[in-house]
Amino acid sequence: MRKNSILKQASCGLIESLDTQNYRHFYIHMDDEIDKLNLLEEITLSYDDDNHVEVTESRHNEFTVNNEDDMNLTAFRELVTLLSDSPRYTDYRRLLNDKLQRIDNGKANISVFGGFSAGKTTFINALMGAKHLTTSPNPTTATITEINNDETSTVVYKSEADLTETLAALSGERHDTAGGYQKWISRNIGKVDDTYKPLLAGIQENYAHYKDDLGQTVSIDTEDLIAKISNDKDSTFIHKANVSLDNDMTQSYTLVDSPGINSINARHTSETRDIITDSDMIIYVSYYNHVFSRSDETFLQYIQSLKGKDFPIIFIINAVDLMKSEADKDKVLDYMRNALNTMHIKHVLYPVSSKRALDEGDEYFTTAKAEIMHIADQHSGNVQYKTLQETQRQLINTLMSNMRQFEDNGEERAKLLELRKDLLNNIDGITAGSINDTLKQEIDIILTYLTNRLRLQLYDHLKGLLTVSAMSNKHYIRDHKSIIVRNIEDFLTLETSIAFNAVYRQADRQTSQMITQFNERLEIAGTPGTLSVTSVKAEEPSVHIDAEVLVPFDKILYQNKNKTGDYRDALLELAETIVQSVDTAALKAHMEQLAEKYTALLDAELKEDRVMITAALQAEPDEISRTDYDEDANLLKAVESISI
Ligand SMILES: Nc1nc2c(ncn2[C@@H]2O[C@H](COP(=O)(O)OP(=O)(O)OP(=O)(O)O)[C@@H](O)[C@H]2O)c(=O)[nH]1
Ligand SMILES: [Mg+2]
Repeated sequence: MRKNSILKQASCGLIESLDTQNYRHFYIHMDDEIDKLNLLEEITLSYDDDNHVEVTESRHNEFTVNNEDDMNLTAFRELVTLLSDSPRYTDYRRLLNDKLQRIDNGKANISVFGGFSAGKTTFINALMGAKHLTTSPNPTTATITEINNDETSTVVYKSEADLTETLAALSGERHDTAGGYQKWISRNIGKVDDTYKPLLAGIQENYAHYKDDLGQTVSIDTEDLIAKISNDKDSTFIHKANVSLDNDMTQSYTLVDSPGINSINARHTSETRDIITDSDMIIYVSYYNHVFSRSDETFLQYIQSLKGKDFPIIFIINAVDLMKSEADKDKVLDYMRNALNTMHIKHVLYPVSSKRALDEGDEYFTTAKAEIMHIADQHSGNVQYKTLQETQRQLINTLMSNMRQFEDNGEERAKLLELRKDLLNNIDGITAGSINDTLKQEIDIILTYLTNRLRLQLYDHLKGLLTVSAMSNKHYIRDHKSIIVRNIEDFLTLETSIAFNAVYRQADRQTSQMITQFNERLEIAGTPGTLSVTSVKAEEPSVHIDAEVLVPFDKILYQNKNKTGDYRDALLELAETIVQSVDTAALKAHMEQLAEKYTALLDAELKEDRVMITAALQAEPDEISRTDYDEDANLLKAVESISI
């Protein structure tokens, strides 16, 4: 009886839920297995028809496209040309030229994420204007796919160790090669969780075919590669696909398509982290009429923790062709807006129909595409553009200082020498490493609230992992122990990362403050060159649990599986026990180590600039002749005419 009513709710979409307000205490992802409906996850976000004011008032996290930030590169190019006639400013010309070239050559990275079957691949096809990649109502994209206009497509195969690691966790056996598991696979393929069936079937059928390719990167025909990534039995062996397609999108951008996000099944990987770090723009696709789930929420928080609070996420509500009316669409948009604002996610929202865009054209899509390209261009060139402007200011100051040197009686020269001496004394103190102690304090703060946070989140996660129906197998935990442990550790690592990434962001912020202050003083020193650092790749702390603490819970959960309240209490106790089993002292030491490693990487990036600036500061200021003075006066006019 109970199950029937739940199933009925599962079959209706978001709109019905919004109208009946049935959605308020749960969400159901339509694609989740029926199993998972036994214990519905609570939704923390709510949409209230009577509460429109709240929706509009909390829009501070919405991002608006700002044309004023557009880069005016033409003026800078003219400046480079102008400087080529001034041998005294060769250093400046080279600096500006390097930065311009970096902007020209840098292709923006656009990454697409979202729940499975949300239409990520269809959306990417629509961006490219053709159905290049395979889409399907069933989970399709099984691997990270990068789309670029390189000369050939390449495929990066998984290593033997990638395969055996999962097989060992599944089987409890240990063999040197994936082939060694064939016997176990034949006996157990019918019994494993559906998630792992494609992997096992792939190994059974294709291991012999792929075994010599494992760990290799191989050139491959584009059509063949596209076929392979959408076929489980091939994609099992693929770590990453680089698909080469030449079109207007790939000429300016590298696009990344990713497998669907699903908190229960997907493994959180360091590749995902690196993709996010490298992205100039992140697009999150959500399917019209699908309720926003807890795994969407966690993933968006993860992105935000890596990119910082000011980085806007482009949110696509796909398949608006399914809307029944404009009012219906507005309701969904308001719901999403409210959800994203409540989560403090900086965003911009576009309703589109990717399918219609490909078939006959879609106005919503056309608008979204134009704005997306605009935002991506702004974001990718932004950092370089700021340093271009910095160099321009520095040049203006140098020109003015040179002119003053000619005008006054050595006063300016004395001031310059004094300032350069002072800057030389300070430059070695401008290091990211100098904030290591502050970062340690931040780590202490994070750890004090982390355990509490993890306990509650883990409980939520366990509801989906150890469902009542799974636990009707008396030995469910014992039989699947290593996979369950791996899943829990992945989950805890992701949640811990979200908290810990704040340490990296603090390191970025403080380093950049330090550098900016130093650069402001450098601008008046009459020398070329500034300190600059772009963000570097960071590692995440891995969380380990004591697998043995799970063992007694087979019995406890089995005994309580028919008593909702008791089952919940048992899961809460399990969450508590697992979190208690984490060695926090080791975790703390690991975090401190990672923070130090990160600041060392930032300092390595600063090294080249530091050497150049030190040499410039040590050099004697030039003597200024009458001709130099006239040249500088003319140059100054030209440089100032470029608006900053
Ligand atoms: N009605 C409608 N259906 C769409 C739209 N976009 C995609 N679909 C359908 O949704 C299904 C999933 O689309 P995909 O593009 O494969 O979704 P995906 O997010 O890449 O899926 P995975 O890679 O499997 O996670 C396909 O059957 C598409 O035809 C749309 O705008 N409108
Ligand atoms: Mg896909």
